[in-house]
Amino acid sequence: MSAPARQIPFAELASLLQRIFVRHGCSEAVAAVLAHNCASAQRDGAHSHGVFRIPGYVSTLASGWVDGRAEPVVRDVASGYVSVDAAGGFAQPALAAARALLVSKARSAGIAVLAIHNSHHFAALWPDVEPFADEGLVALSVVNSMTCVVPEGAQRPLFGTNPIAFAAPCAGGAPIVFDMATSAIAHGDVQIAARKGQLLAEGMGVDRQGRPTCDPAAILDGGALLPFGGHKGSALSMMVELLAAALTGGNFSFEFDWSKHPGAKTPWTGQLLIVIDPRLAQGERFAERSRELVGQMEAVGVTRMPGERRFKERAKSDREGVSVTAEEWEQLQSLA
Ligand code: NDP
Ligand code: PYC
Repeated sequence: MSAPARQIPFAELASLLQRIFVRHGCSEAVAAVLAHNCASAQRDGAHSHGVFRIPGYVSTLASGWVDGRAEPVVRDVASGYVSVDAAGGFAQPALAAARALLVSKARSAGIAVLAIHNSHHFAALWPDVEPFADEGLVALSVVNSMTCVVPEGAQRPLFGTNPIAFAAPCAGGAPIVFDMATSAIAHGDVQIAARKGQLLAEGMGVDRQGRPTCDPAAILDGGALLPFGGHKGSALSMMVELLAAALTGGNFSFEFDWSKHPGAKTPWTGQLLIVIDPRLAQGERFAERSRELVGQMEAVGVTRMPGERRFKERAKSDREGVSVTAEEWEQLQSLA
């Protein structure tokens, strides 16, 4: 029988993760951002991008593939356009460096774009958009990852798992947030299923011969994923490649070669954020209309909004501590 899970106060977990990031090659500033991001995912029960990812971060830093000490370079391109060169580092510190400028542009022009390139994103995407909604803004973000998804009608993988995240304020409650891979399943969840020896649902992946499979190990061993919803998910994934890479100056998911960096895990691509200030034209009406929409959805039988599971997990973690398995805790201690 495995040892019971531990419940760790959020601040303690974030501080432990920060020590790990520093120990394995990040500057204090980068470590603080990544630790908060990863601890938040664990707190919210977003396990495919919580502490499960720490060994991957450590191996990718050790491989020299990503620069944990990179200093992003922010460029004020136009009244509604900010660009950041993440300098071969992580995308989240690049967003942090440009955030104030982005928000001030969105507040004055009504809309602003942040284009990040030369960046690595190894995390959930909702932490990048949700804080904007907490400030009354609407935010949309896309990031491309690494070739592992077969476009609709194709014989070989080309796209990444390419998530789309959206956040909007909602009067009298938590913001509306969704964050979804455009593949039928996130790569992280395939890895988790493989570790647990669980089969996947049908229609998520193919083996190395291109035959449909529910075996996560076969997908990871030379196989590939499928887009969600056939041609529709495939089109959205293509859009993510265009917005996150072509528009930002980053790599497409198929353009980087990490083969000379054994242990490299982080996609070296780009990320786009679009931030809108609904108050300029609508005042508080947008948030009220969001509430109205949620009310109507509930009235027709919706019992679970996207983001709601995470918010419930967050409330539980705030009360009881963030849950980490005994094995994960031991691993974190040894990495720190
Ligand atoms: P899920 O399919 O688990 O969830 C997608 C969205 O749908 C979430 O907002 C979720 O809300 C919501 N949702 C799930 N079930 C329901 C339901 N029954 N009713 C209503 N809403 C529901 O996520 P994915 O597997 O697609 O992605 C997992 C994570 O992987 C994401 O955070 C994504 O950003 C990340 N990822 C990161 C990549 C990268 O390159 N950095 C690449 C690919 C994925 P809730 O959160 O409350 O469960
Ligand atoms: O889960 O698909 C994924 C993923 C790719 C990069 C980071 N997470």
